[in-house]
Amino acid sequence: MANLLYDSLFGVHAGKTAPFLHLSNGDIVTYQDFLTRAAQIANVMVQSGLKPGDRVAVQVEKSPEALALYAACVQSGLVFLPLNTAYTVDELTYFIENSGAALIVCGGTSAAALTPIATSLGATLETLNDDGTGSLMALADNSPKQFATVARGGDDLAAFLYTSGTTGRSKGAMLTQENLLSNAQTLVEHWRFTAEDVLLHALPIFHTHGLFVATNITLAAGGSMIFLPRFNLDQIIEMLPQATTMMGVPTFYTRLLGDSRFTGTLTAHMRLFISGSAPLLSETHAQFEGRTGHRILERYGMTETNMNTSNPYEGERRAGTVGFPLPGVELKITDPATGNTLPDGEVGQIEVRGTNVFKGYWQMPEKTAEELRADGFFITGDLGSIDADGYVQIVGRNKDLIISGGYNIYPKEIELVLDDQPGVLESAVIGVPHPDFGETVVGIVIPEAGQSPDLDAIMAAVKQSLARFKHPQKLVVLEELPRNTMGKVQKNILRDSYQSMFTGA
Ligand code: MLC
Ligand code: AMP
Repeated sequence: MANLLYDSLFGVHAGKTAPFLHLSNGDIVTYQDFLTRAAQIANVMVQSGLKPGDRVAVQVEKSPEALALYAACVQSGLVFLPLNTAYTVDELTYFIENSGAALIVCGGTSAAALTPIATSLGATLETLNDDGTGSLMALADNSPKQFATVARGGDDLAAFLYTSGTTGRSKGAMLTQENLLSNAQTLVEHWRFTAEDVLLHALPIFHTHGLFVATNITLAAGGSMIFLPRFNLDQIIEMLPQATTMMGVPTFYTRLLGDSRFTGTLTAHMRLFISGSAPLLSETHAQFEGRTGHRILERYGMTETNMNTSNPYEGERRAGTVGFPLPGVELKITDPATGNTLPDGEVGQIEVRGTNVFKGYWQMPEKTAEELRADGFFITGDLGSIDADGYVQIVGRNKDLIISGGYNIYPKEIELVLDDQPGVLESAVIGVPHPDFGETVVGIVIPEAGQSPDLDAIMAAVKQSLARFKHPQKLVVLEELPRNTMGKVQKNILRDSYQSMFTGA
């Protein structure tokens, strides 16, 4: 029976003995090995009573088995919900409860902490460790190697990815089979991926970039990936000679440039370097070309939309721009106040429409209506303009968002924790330039009258609630926050004050 995404990305490779994953220990996972593993996991999930449309919340380290779990969800019509491995139990509780997950898969060390949530939800909990062991795989080992693929169409949900919001509450972006497949197929063609390609994969697989852009493209092209657990400079430099392409966030490229072993010789054979998820500085682009002769191809996307724009494969890859709308994606720049389209050259909010655009936020119709117009245009919250040659440039954000090393951080979420601490009247969280992460987090704390808040105790409370990458790298105590005449906190003034805190510039 037909399952659009499974048949096109996975099923099409049935019986193939060609490599899909090259692991850092030298092992190879062939396409058929991978599909067999996925089928066994699908059997476990369906036999445990899960029904199409049920959510499977997954917080596990990167491994071939974790990727097979994604394939298994697609094959059995379950909604894959990957979660950042850095999330704390507080954060996970919200995602799991909000999604109403029927199955939770986590590392063995998190099982005890997550069992009460599973019990209260009536969800099953299985474990999957980074070495591929755990209760899920033990069950899979004893399950049939064939699975009768569940029929799913383009409009059926394939995945939920949570994105934070300006109010501090995360929203589950509902992605359909068609959203994922159409974007993968467009990108394969646009970036000329083939079965010969070997992608160096060092990104996490719980976000759009590592999961959908990198993995789905490889599957759609029938190529393979050097599948590294995480970004490790030595490993990247060691493995580069075996790759043809690489995808990364800008931090990957600045870190590579910071190493003298990264040379033109090392990269001479490479076909393509792609960057996204955060702005690539023009100077990084230029430095990279100077060192290697390669012009990094920058593209622009979002959790809610997959990829929207890309610099051209052939033709000028223009530094400081994210290129042109991809085929099938309409993009316009509008006036935030009126929603009217602005003439080229003017800065406004970026709106996009196409088969790549998600279905809405899970159980949040008002939020969906605020950002996804009835005519299908999604208001990205990014500010940009289109130049005379049609290149899109992102110039800022109409949303209070910090992007640190490619991870999105919504200040409100941190402010809510800071505001709750003894002796704190209020707070403001800002992003400031950082040489490694692009931006990093600074927290401004305003004490209640006569109080001197204990900053160490505040940091301890932050650690308890929030993932490490969201922690302020610095807390600053001020008497009051700068406000405009309407009483709104002027974060731009704070950003100006602290902008060279980490760069010294
Ligand atoms: C790790 N840390 C971070 C961080 N990553 N802090 C802030 N921002 C980050 N991004 C913490 C670590 O926990 C550690 O804390 C300390 O910072 C230093 O860690 P490190 O060892 O130097 O970091 P590393 O583990 O090497 O990770 C850095 C990184 C990683 C850049 C390799 O963050 C990464 O892989 N980022 C990719 C994110 C991504 O995939 N984004 C795509 C989103 S999809 P301590 O306490 O131990 O010192 C999307 C759509 C689109 O946006 O368009 O693609
Ligand atoms: P996320 O919600 O994690 O998917 O992050 C999406 C956001 O990342 C976008 O709305 C942009 O603000 C940002 N982003 C992605 N790619 C780029 C890029 N090439 N340049 C600048 N910002 C980017």
